[in-house]
Amino acid sequence: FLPSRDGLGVVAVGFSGGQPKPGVEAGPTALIDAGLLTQLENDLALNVTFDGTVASYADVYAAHPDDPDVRGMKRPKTVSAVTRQISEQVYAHARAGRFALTLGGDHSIAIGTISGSAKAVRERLGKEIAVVWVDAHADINTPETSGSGNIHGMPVAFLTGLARETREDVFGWIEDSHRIGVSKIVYIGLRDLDVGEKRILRENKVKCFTMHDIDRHGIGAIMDMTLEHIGPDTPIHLSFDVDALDPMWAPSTGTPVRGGLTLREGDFIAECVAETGALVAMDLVEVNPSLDEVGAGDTIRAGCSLVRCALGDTLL
Ligand code: 5AB
Ligand code: MN
Ligand code: MN
Ligand code: MN
Repeated sequence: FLPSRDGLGVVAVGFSGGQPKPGVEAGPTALIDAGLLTQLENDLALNVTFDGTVASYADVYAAHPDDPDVRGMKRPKTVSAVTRQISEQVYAHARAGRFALTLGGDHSIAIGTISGSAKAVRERLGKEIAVVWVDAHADINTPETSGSGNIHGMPVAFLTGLARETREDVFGWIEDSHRIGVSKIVYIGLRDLDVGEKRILRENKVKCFTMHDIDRHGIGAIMDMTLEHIGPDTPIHLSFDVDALDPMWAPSTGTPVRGGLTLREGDFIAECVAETGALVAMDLVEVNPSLDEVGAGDTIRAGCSLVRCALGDTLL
């Protein structure tokens, strides 16, 4: 089993509405201006499909001038509409057999990317995807457990069905075909969990490799256990939050947490999933060049490196 790969589809999401700090909407342009797509085309000989637009969702914002909280969620209709659009874009790439690369944007956009991948892979390959979620945070708050109301801390709850809404314009568009099983997620790099998230992770027996586990076993063993848990012949979606890296390597991000992965550990994670041949999609999110402007260049270079590694650039 190998998901055939007819090139690479790029979705550039200039969206920051899943959290309060401006600047993360400039992430995709910063990565592209640093040469990321040229590197993929030239060094990896990938056939890149990209319409050249970094979406700014001005129309969506205009359609929801006031977007009052729903169950404590901030900007619920805006985030719902944006992620629904992304879901369709990622679905179209994946349905056509293209590897879907999404550049963010804050992590709420994973509601769109993973739902689109899950649906396309079900239809095209008759399989459920696995998700490798690399992050300092678990992003599995429900609207009720969230202390912040920021939806970038909730995507996994909506994708797994732990959080649900019937209102079509507040994530009610998410159907079973878009969802993933809790047993199909593996977290790597966790070190900042809310109390409610810890309870959710324990109660649902979610596979988690915290920084503590990485210190104990080493990243090599962690990746062996990750791929063992996922099992063979399973298409993988990699959702990489740049804040999984230590702020030493990626300071320009909205919720940095010290004590994280080295750049090499991050690249190694991406290389190991690339090596399986089963990687079908990747998100790179939470690059915010306007935070820690001195470190923005480092953060962008780290992001480019992670994507190149996930596409096999550093493998022989
Ligand atoms: B990120 C926090 N758990 O829910 C919350 O950067 C942080 O996508 C979420 O991982 C961090 O607001 C979201 C405190
Ligand atoms: Mn995240
Ligand atoms: Mn995070
Ligand atoms: Mn925190």
